[in-house]
Amino acid sequence: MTGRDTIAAISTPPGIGGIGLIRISGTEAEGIARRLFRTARPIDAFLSHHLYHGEIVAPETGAVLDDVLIAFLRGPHTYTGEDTLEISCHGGPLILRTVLAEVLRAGARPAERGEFTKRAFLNGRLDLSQAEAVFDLISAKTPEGLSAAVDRLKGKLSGRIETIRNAIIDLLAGIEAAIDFAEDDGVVEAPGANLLEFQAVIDDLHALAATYRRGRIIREGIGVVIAGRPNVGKSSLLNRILGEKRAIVTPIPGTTRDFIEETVNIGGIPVRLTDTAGIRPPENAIEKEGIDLVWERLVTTDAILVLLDGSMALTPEDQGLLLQMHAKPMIPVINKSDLPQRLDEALLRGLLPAGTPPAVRISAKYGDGIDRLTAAIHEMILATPAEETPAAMIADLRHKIALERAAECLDRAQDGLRDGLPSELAALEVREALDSLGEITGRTTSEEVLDRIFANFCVGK
Ligand SMILES: Nc1nc2c(ncn2[C@@H]2O[C@H](COP(=O)(O)OP(=O)(O)OP(=O)(O)O)[C@@H](O)[C@H]2O)c(=O)[nH]1
Ligand SMILES: [Mg+2]
Repeated sequence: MTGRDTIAAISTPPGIGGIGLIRISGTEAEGIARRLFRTARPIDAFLSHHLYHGEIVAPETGAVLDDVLIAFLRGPHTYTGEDTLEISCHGGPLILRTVLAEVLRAGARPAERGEFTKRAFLNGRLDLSQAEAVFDLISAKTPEGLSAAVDRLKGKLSGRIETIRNAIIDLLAGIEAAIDFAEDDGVVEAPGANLLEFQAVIDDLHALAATYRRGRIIREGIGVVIAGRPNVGKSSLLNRILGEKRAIVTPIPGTTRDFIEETVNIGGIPVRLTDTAGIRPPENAIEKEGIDLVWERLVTTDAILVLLDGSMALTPEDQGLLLQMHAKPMIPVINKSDLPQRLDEALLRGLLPAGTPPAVRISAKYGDGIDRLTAAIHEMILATPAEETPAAMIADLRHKIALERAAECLDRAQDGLRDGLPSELAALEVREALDSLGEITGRTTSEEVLDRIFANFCVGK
């Protein structure tokens, strides 16, 4: 594609590294190579997708800036779809900034965040959901998140959307044929599209929208707070799950004051685990501050582990805390299983809200039961067995809203047809459903939404 100016950026992360890459995209790419690059044997025509060894020379001073490899990639078979130049420099920040400055002087302008990927989208190399997957790929936190992003990049979601789109186009064709038929004959309208087919497409849209919860959790992870009264072993549990001494553990109640937060991979889900101050009537202002924060966090967190000390009877503080647990997914955890047990489990069960999973017995100190606990956390988060991974998943609220809106439009069209309203109205709704799907793949996405999406990217991608 022509008509866009030439952009350039450092595509490798800041700091020192073996190699630093400068990427240039646009019609000036080859000209810039000619102006700055010097080889032992002059090059008549750069062969596309070949590496050349030589020097970057500042044209005005003749100073050699770096010894580099360059690759000239002729569009449209490039990431952006445009002519692209990649200069592999030595990975020093000053080298890269100096070479980039010469590139800009030679005819490029600095790329904005995500602009290479935006061009890939605008030039039809990727659809919008694939372009978004590039971002997910770079920021993936677990192997599962990575593989879901690769699936999206490879077009699994796009393929599924395209299938649904085609089904909707068929529905529309059916309605339009009925309208023509009615006009030709001047009689009452022929029966419209098959209402059963409508329902099948609506169900498909809902099924795909329902993958959002899982997709989002795999991509972004989830927050889990460890709460309980002092000394039950919250910090010991955090350390045990992390496999390192991250939080201070002492026999003195009230040891932890601030939140201690670490991310762990539990069955492929990034879990932000937070150790908190023990809840009890505070003894001083510092402790009160810590406990107030815990109550606030319990409201905003995704899920809670309520930790209890199995070597003691339930205290009024334990009971008070358990009675607060209703609106959130929660697992009761009975710690110190290595000691003689005095906790009354029947009493505990009576305090738990309906639907709470059974208590898990562990010893944070010695590690017993930790596997069972992580399995229980995984199950609580996903609420489905791990193996039921859907073929195509969405992980973006934007996608979920678009799918639901498309389903609503089809619902209204279906109702209208059933109630004998004019087919033209149904056709309008069906077209709107198509537009809504188009927002996922980028067929009908506004410039403003595009800008917002690509602004999440880093410069150089
Ligand atoms: N026997 C036994 N002792 C444990 C176990 N877990 C923790 N402890 C001990 O219980 C005491 C308190 O542990 P912490 O992990 O500091 O407890 P906490 O809940 O973080 O306490 P605060 O920070 O004061 O709220 C320490 O002496 C731990 O060694 C366990 O599984 N078995
Ligand atoms: Mg602690």
